[in-house]
Amino acid sequence: MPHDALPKIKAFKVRALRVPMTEAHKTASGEITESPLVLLDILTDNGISGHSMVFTYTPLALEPTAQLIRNFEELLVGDPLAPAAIEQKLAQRFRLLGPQGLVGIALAAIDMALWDALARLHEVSLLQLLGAGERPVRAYGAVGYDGVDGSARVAERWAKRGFQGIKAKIGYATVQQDVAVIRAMRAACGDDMAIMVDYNQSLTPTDAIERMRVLDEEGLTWVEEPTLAHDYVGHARIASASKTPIQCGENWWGTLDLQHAIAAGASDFLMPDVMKIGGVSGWQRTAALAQVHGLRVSSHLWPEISAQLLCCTPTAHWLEYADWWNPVLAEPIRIDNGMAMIDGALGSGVTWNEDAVHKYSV
Ligand code: SMN
Ligand code: MG
Repeated sequence: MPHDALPKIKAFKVRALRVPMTEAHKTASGEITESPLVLLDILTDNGISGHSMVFTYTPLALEPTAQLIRNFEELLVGDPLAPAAIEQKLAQRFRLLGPQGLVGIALAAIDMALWDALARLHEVSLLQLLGAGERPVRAYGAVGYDGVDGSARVAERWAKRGFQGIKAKIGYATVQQDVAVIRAMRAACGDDMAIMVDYNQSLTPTDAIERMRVLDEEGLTWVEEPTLAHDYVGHARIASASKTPIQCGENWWGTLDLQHAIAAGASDFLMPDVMKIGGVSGWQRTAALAQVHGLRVSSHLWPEISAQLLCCTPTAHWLEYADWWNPVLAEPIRIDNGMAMIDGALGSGVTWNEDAVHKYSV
């Protein structure tokens, strides 16, 4: 298709939603009780629309993020549907302010919606557009900061659904309590279950190293974010003192954070968040860097688009499964015996359940 025959961006439709959660997501660093989401539709002049959603963690950031995304519309109306070209144009435009925080979220929303529209234009899935092959993707389920009995109960629920991995929030007052939670889940799910744990940045590097000496005996698949996400040196100290792999990435903003973390040896595995890492464009660079360095890549939230991106990632590891946003999706990703099934989705597989969107709009 000649460049000037590409559809042109016509308009943005931006909606802010507060979606309640059936169970609060408790971590050692605070609790999430609802999902503040911004839904973006980018409309083109040939009738194709691309869809994406972004998560602002706190409702305090919801309206500002929605408004910021709306403000981008005037920069892009009339541009051809060329996501990589638009990524470069916006990176240049926002160099002085910087691409992190709410700007990063807005840029990722736009990037994901544009790639979705481009795949829909070609009537293929996102992974097909990127030249990959579809396959079932191994997923793990989340266990909250729910104590010994609560964690074991939720872990068993995932096992009964056929999940081969679970990830629990820990960071209790003592490492003995952390171990008690891990052992209760192990007893509930058996030795074949992959068990990951997540400290959500709650320890100092020195405390983490102390706890890792104990956790190293528990056969964990990984220990996530033991200390502050951007303390690459601290994470590197912890990683080199531990036998268990350290996992980080959900809080890294873009390819440069990723590069700095890799250079520091901060993490044995990588788990970028498709929003914070810069959308589909940022993910593609992550997959390339991870391949070069031989680092396994797992995803953070966004199971629909992340499952497809993991199919495009040579060192793909685990998909983080979360059903929090299922209510607003027309077709949430299907899980079959713990595997995420892409089922020949169109684009990134994201379309709206308009009744639910209406219900939760603010
Ligand atoms: C997490 C924390 C906060 C919001 C969503 C997810 C978590 C994870 O660290 O790894 O899933
Ligand atoms: Mg985490």
